[in-house]
Amino acid sequence: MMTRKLSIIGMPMDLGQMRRGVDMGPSAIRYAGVYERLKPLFDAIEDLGDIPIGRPEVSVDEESNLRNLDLVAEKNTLLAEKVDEVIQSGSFPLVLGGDHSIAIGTLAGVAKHYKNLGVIWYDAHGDLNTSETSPSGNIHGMPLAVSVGLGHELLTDIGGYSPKIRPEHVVIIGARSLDEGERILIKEKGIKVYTMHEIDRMGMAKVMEETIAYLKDKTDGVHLSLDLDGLDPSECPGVGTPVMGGISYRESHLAMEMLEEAKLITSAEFVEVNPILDEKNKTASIAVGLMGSLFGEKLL
Ligand code: B3U
Ligand code: MN
Ligand code: MN
Repeated sequence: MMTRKLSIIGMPMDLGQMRRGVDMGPSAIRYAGVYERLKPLFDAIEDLGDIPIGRPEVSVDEESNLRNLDLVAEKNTLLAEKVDEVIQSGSFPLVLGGDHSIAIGTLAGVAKHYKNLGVIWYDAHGDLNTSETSPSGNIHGMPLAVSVGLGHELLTDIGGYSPKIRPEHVVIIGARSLDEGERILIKEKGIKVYTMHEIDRMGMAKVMEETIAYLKDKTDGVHLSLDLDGLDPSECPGVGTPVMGGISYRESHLAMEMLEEAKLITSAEFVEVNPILDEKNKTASIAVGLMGSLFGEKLL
């Protein structure tokens, strides 16, 4: 049997949006006991600490209207290099966010190792905006677009190649707040989306069965990008842009357990945990519990 190794990387990034505090996400997740919880599930585990973000001056790029464009690109380049190293060393990369702009770096580091990388985007939002369609200029609303090759070059070209993934290898789960430009892109590119409507109607078990069947044969690796705002804010209040009517705690555990059974996931990130907006570190604790299910913790 191959040894199973996990490498935890913290990405304390808050430059992809405007609410401070999400930079403390990795600390909150560590405080919630991520290392101790996952240790028994692997042959080896290491915490590589945080990618250095510092306290840079923030600004808006005048030409593109993108907030902190240069910094987001620079810091994501560092993350991409670290993720790349971890995969080269034969370990599973688990990235702790940070706002969702960090998926740009994670995917830049992951996708070069696969011919056909699949992505499960667990989120209330589509994160498919570009500078033309974005209502906010916040890069955390753009990482999925960037990864399919759409957006500012400074972002799409991280890692020296673009696109990272193909739209037909993406499944969005939990969407309930999509901007007009994102809806158009989803239809144009044929991106598979299970909105809350489908989750209510079909149930999470069926949604996951279909997602796994959809990705299994055409991909050689699948990245899970889990935004905690995909869950309902009554259960996960510690997120910057909560949207009512989300995925439940139980449905989320079921989703993780089914991914584990399918042995589909080859890299993962958990993002948008903001301890300042949280209640007693509840959202970080839920994130750690979901990681437990994803990596094989059993109820019995
Ligand atoms: N779609 C909006 C809001 C948003 C996206 N991602 C989050 N919020 N977390 C935007 O600004 O692009
Ligand atoms: Mn997101
Ligand atoms: Mn979101």
